[in-house]
Amino acid sequence: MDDHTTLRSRKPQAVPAAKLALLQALEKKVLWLSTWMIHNANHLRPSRDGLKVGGHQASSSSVATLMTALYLDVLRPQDRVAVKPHAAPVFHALQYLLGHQTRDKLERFRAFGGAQAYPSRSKDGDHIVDFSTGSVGLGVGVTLFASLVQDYLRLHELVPSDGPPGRMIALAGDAELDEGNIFEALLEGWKHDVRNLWWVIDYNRQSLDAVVSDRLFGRIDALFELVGWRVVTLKYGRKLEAAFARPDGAHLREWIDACPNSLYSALVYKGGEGWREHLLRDLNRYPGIRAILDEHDNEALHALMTNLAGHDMEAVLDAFHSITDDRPTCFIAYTIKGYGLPLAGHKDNHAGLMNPAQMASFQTSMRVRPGEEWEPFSGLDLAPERLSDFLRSVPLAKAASRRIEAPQIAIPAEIPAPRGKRLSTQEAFGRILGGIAASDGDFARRIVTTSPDVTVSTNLGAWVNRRGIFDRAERLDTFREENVVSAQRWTMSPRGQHIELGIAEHNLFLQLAALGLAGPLFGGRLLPIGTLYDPFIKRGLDALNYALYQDARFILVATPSGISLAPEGGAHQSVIEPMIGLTQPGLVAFEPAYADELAVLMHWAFGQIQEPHGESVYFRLSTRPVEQPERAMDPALMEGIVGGGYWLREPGPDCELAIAYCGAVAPEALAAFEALREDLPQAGLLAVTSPNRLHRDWRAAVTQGGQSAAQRLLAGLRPDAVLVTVSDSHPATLSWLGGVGRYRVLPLGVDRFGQSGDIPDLYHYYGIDQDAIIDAAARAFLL
Ligand SMILES: Cc1ncc(C[n+]2csc(CCOP(=O)(O)OP(=O)(O)O)c2C)c(N)n1
Ligand SMILES: [Mg+2]
Repeated sequence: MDDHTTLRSRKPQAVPAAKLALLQALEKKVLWLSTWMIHNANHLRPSRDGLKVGGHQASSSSVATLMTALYLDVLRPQDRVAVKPHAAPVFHALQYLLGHQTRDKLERFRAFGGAQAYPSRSKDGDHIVDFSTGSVGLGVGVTLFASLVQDYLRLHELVPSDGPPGRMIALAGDAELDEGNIFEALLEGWKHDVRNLWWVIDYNRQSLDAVVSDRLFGRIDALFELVGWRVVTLKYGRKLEAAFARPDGAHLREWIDACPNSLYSALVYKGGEGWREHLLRDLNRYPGIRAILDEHDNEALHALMTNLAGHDMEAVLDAFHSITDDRPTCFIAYTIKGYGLPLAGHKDNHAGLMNPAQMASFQTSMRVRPGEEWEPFSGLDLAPERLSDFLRSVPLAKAASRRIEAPQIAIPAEIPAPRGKRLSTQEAFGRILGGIAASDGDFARRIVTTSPDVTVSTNLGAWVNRRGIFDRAERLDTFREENVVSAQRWTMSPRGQHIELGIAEHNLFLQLAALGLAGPLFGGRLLPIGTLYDPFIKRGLDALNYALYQDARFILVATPSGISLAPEGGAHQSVIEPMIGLTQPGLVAFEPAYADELAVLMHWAFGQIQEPHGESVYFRLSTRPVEQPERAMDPALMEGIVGGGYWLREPGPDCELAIAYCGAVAPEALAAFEALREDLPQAGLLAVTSPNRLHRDWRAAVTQGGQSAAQRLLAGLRPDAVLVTVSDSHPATLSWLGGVGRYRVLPLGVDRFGQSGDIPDLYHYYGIDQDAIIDAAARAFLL
């Protein structure tokens, strides 16, 4: 095992013996319940589909001590935790002991409506789960951004700051540190001087496929220290430390320190005989070692050699309680995957399950009588009253729910549309936010923006100039101090309302996840807006999905988009993102064409992200200036814009052609429509502001009954009418509209990579210009 010397020899702080005994007893119970839960799910509940239910007995067991110490002693209600995915059974067992989880849910672990495979805010409930986990690395990263959000709220006086801040804690698997997003987050955290953050690494030296590389972990502490963290290594338990202190004990320590991870794991699996064979071979020349071997039978030798600090309650408590400042701290806790189980150490144990015979002997060794498997205290030596009194006194037992209710923020009656003959939706966005920035009151105070190094190019400049950049410390704008003329006034202070991130889209989405949970996690609701270039949504897509899965609420503004970005070329031109908008759960997507539409939609979005059953909102915007319609906003038009579509030009009776467009191609659609109307006077022009909303509403109507907005809009068309659909995105964005009736569809759009050019050339080449629309209509009538 590679050596981490950092703080290895901290002085132990005495944990009262009575408390230690209680925690050690309950740690055993947690190991039992979590193992039983998985066994019950796989062997005792009839499976209806022949699928193995699964569960991770080995991954759970390695954290039983660490999690018992945290949940039953160390944590305070204001602390927030992301638990590694495969520790879900241990997490549920602890919640059960604390009285926050039901036996029924445990019995239905991994079954419909039961406790989830991986901790889930939305499915297990945010009354117990602080952060969902599942996609490894993201739960770890989000704690860092949550810590930043906690500072933000306290420094803006949006939550009380008289009490101690919470610690944001991740219990991470060692292989999670292979995920790049962890290091992106670490660098960002360093820039922001992040505090009150603990990452507890379950160093069981195993991942899913294999044993974790020694080479990597030999450098891990140096890496954390480089970015200002303290590293606390929990390596050897009390028994091994005592053996090291004996004559020749230093050789035993050296031997284990030098033992490769793979050999250590193999010997853990083989047990006492294996240890003896290797130690005799390598260290027999030392009388002190021979004495140790003579005094320990195989079982005792195995217990000694596997006495790692991550399974030593006293060492664990000592390490956690020794941290009293707010410096970010990484605990590297040596553990054994499958500790206490026959699966221990085997490299293939990741999804391994104990068979019924192994389980029966484990049950006997735990002294749990048949029929008492779910009893909280059966098989323990301590009196049940003592155990239940203790559990009632645990800080986390007291609050009924981890969720804090934060009142909704009142939004203005309307958001005025920016004026101008020709505007892009991106410019309109910047002006709308600039207008809000100039206003007073709680609404503007609650907005927080964030962007991964594209603040200026996504048009947040006016907002940032007025509202400033968030920093824990007051920092001067050097360019301003030096009288260098610049359009950007980037004052940094604890009052700033823009969080500037480096270029890392994963970080953006983890930051939005944390900002979007500010209400339920910290009690201070925020209205977060994140901006990025549309094509780079894909770079952070899993983190976006992660944020939405835990019902974080925010507005995402993606701009520029599509080939309309023109000269910047194919690497920056987005094609498939509207399909993400169409299909991503938890997100409502809009692609407006005009500034007045965007004003209506932003107003709606500020309300939507606060609704109990609302969702986050994605705006796909463009840098292309388009001529604005001269019109007054009225309730019917607003309803159409928000509902996903409206007739920009109403069709006549018996209409045989409609053009449906979305976004920046509005001028081409309008021009083609005007030209076609000479021959087809009944034709209509449908403005689609949200393919996503139209589609959802239509699907709900056809599966559950009722009439959808799309059906209502298209109801006046002839049954065999032709629909030409067009958007600066994949043609599937709108082609589904044909299924609303039995319309013949000619779907235009972009289904190849983009390239540099000007808009007329590009629209022509990709077939979304006026001529292409007219040609499509003409072809339709020849069909
Ligand atoms: C992004 C992602 N990729 C792959 C997986 C599948 N997976 C689940 S756990 C795991 C390895 C976990 O190893 P470690 O973090 O060391 O946890 P342990 O099981 O050892 O506690 C993998 C690859 C996943 N959950 N998420
Ligand atoms: Mg591991």
